[in-house]
Amino acid sequence: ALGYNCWLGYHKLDNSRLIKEYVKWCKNIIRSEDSDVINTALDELKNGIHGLLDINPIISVEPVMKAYLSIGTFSENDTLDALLETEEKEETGEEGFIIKLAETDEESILIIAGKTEKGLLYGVFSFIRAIQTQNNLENIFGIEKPANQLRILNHWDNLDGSIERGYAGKSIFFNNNKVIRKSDRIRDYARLLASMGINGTVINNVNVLKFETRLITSAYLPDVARLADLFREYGIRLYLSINFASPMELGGLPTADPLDEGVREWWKKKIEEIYSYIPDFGGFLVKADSENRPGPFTYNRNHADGANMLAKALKGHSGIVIWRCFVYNCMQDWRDYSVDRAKAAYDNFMPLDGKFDENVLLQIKNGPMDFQVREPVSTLFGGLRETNQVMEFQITQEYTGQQKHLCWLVPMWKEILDFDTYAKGKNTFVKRIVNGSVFENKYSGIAGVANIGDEANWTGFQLAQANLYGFGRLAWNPDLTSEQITEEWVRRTYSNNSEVVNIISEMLLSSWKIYESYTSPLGIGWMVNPNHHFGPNVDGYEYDKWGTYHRADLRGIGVDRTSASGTGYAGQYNKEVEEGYQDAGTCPEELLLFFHHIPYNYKLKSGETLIQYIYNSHFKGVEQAIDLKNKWLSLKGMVGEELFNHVKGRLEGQIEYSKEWRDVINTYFFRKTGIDDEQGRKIY
Ligand code: BDP
Repeated sequence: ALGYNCWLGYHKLDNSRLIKEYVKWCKNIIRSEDSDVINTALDELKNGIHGLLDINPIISVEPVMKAYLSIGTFSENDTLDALLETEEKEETGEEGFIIKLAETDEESILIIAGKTEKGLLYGVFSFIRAIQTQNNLENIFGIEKPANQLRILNHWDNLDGSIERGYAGKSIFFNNNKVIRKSDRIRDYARLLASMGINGTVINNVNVLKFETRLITSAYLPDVARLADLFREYGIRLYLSINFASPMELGGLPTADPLDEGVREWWKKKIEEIYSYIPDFGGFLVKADSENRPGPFTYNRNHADGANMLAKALKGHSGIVIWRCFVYNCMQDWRDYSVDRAKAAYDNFMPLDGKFDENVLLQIKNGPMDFQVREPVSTLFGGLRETNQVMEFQITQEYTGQQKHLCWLVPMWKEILDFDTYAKGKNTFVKRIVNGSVFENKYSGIAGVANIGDEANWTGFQLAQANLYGFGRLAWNPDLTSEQITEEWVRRTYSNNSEVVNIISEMLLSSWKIYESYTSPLGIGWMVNPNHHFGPNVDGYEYDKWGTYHRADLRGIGVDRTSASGTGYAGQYNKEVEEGYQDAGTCPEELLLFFHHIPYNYKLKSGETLIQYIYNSHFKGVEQAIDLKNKWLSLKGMVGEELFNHVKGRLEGQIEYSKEWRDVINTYFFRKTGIDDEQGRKIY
């Protein structure tokens, strides 16, 4: 079906010079080891070579040609071991790989090797990527290894098959309160993930309700174990979200107090049972004391008490606890202007820095609020110093157009990863904190909330596949540029034709800022319809216990979060960062309203007043949405017709939605202020 293969649909290259170069080694593959993951790697290699070069390589234990590919793990394979230098072997680490040429008078051997079979698998996918994107082989010789240790996807899938914040159909794992038995699709998914180097997957929603609580019982564990088997073939470990109150709900205990002996014993036994089904089980993801989910607060215990209790029981099995920091009071009083949801994660977790066990990781959303189109970086990054940290990005487009709008999130994620926290002086970038290097963490990494479902093309809007791809590539290497990632994705998914590459790349690269320009302005966020979060509703959350968010009145808009006169949120940053935000004049303009309450007639750097900026950006955003469509139309005949029409349809929808946004926002502020648009354009 259209789009099913994503970036792994192989077509024969039409560059005969390159084909010749690659084919030289690809006619014969030497493989002497035998394991599930090695077999996966071999299949992928055969498959890729067949698809891209149109030959069927001979697989053998001894070479049958003078030039050949030799694949395997140098830790298990003496021949490979002998062909590599000691330093090379050390440098690859646990999950890295080496691709190199070894030439003797007789033979030319192209080596793809890892220390582990996972490393080898990633090496094979990297080799295929090079061919597919028509890279010269010498460009890929060398050693590569993932920057981040944990590269994990979170699926907000429920057992009934629904997906919380899912915009691409139903779950591929669950249906009708059962684990889906048919494995093809799940295997294909594992394959997609492995091709980007993803090594972990949480299969169920962080909101663990009644049925999902039972996933860790014998009623479900055999089925969960089957999923773990599928993922294992691709080097991916399976994790589960758990309900903190499980000892009560499943075990009939009177309490879930983490310091209660009975509770600790219950979890210990439970975890042993899980490992009896899944020997390499990854561990738990926990949403506790957050949005009405149970947690240690009920027993006057803190998050460290809760997380460490689970961590101790998991430790002997080398399992980890990923504890989420999305903790805030969702019943706050909007009338109290000193209350600020943005401060909550830091207030809850900073006092616990250094109190978590070695195998606990705190998973922190990228911003202090909740995946808005623009937010500053969470103050916990750069705050926490003695705690393992995981970045949580949202790939599914909850607040960024729900896969009905084109919004490529990689440029946003890049800005976040490249943000300087000043935690250890200048150049303490977020990406160096989450890769564990700044604070030398034992565990660390990047998590993404998946955007896939059971629609034929996985993501609903096919161009949203680029978000999944970009997430995986950044989790592997956050130093890749947005341009590199988009070019790679287009070449792999659609075509090596430079016009196709350029146009789709331009569309993707501009799309986030376009979406931002016609939705909520300058970092303020939230002007969406409550509950489903699609479409404009300026006051939707404004006078609400989950809020308050923009504080617009007749004079101005924005939340004063400075230490001097506001909520004090800015004071949670390190001094150098805080200083930049304190003053409206130095605050980066895209975050102006996040940090300051600004009068409508305030002059921005461009010379526009704030109100005129709001009008201009909304009119312009719609123009740009129209332009996105025109760019796409210029590809007629250069991409398949079905794809052409699919994307055209989505972009047409986006134009209509963007007009609705423009008109609601502009009208709201026109009515609030009574100030006319300088250009006299129509505002309702
Ligand atoms: C919010 C979502 C909600 C999630 C929550 C979370 O609206 O569905 O359960 O985040 O991350 O963005 O726990």
